Amino acid sequence: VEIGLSDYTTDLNSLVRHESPQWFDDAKYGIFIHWGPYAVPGWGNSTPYENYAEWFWYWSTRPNEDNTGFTDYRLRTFGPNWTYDDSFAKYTASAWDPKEWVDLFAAAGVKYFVFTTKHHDGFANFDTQPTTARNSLNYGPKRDVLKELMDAAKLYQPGLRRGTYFSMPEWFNPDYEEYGFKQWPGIIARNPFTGQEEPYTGRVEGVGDYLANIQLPQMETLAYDYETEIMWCDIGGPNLSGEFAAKWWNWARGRGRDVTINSRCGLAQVSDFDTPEYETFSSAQQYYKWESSRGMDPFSYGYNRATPPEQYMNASVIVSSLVDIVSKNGNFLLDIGPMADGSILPIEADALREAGSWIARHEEAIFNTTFWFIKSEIEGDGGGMGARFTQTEGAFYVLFLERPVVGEKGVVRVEAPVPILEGDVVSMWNVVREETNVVLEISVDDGILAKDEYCWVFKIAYA
Ligand code: FUL
Repeated sequence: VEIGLSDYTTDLNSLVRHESPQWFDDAKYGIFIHWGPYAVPGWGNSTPYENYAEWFWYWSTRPNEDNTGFTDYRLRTFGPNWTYDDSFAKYTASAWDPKEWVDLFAAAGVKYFVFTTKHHDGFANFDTQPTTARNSLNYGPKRDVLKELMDAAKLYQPGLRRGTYFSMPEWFNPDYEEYGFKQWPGIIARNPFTGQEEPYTGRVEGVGDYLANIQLPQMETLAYDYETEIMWCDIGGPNLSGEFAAKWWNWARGRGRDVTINSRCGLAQVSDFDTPEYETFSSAQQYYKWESSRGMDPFSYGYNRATPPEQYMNASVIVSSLVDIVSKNGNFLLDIGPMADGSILPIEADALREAGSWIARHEEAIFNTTFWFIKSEIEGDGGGMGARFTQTEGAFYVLFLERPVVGEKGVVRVEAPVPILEGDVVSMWNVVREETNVVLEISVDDGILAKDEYCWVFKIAYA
């Protein structure tokens, strides 16, 4: 890479200048996929946070008192001699068709996806030679899973942006030990029943420094060989992210491409957007770009057989979450946990499609919008209608998370805190000045409202 004057350098003042690209702001909605050998046990204890099913190895090697059922489940299901890497053989991808996946993503209405290329278990879904053979080409599917997915997206759904989740640490990699992360003391996994050290299948001896010879080269592989557009780091910790980002950004710019990186690469200055997890910013808009992620399973990103189907997010909840997040300058990264054979749970696929058809009918109120800078949440006096707002250059949108209550004279009233829109309102709105407040009134009858579901959208086109 040739470095020019305006190019990024590893200087922190340079790195901090990079921002999320316009396409990312506009995209709003993405699919997150957590898929790896952890889909084989495919079990979390279905209680909140820190008990994700993709953490099976970690929790099931803790003594029983410290976890909440993982070790018991491991013993019951696999017996005392099982080790995590035994799951590789059953991570088959035998029913996996990457085209089906990307077609589903498109039907869901998302504009991008982020795929787990390597989670904390150190098992990579892409070609990591020569840094390690612990990957899907050598074990499990015996396929270059990431390449197939990227290729299917390029071929069948070229409108989708393609992103890569990448765990900065590997919990139990002996090469990571010297960077020993206080979150994971002891770092070597032991079978909780036999006390034996668990294998780290595929590790290449003598690679040397984890950061320089494993972590950074793997990130560069994702950037330059697989051409990721979103580098979605996880956990942070020891890193060479400054070196990575400066070179990658210059490389992309040289090709007229705009790439983006999240807030979990271990260096505060290398971050285009924040990444709240299983939560959304609840009131004021965030001026700094953010993207909220969560599983459709309320307890896990990875496939989790412990959660009953009725607890998964349905189309209505998906739509409300998306609208709420978008109205506050966020993106929504909604996660699915495919099974070990590559099939996606029908409960997830169906809800995604159903939400996707609502989104297709209302996309102008969601995509390529900006949040309304005045306020993101206003309650109507009809009670709990949860109004949200978005806008474009030509229009202003009011999105009700609950079906509006039509009051006297067939009018829905919404109070806004400051005078806005006066004189600008057309169509079904009346604006009445009330001290410092403005009351927006929409004339609407129940018949119109009955035509929609999940979220009720009104458009005010500027004259
Ligand atoms: C977390 C991870 O530990 C979870 O397993 C999941 O990948 C989530 C998106 O990030 O930090």
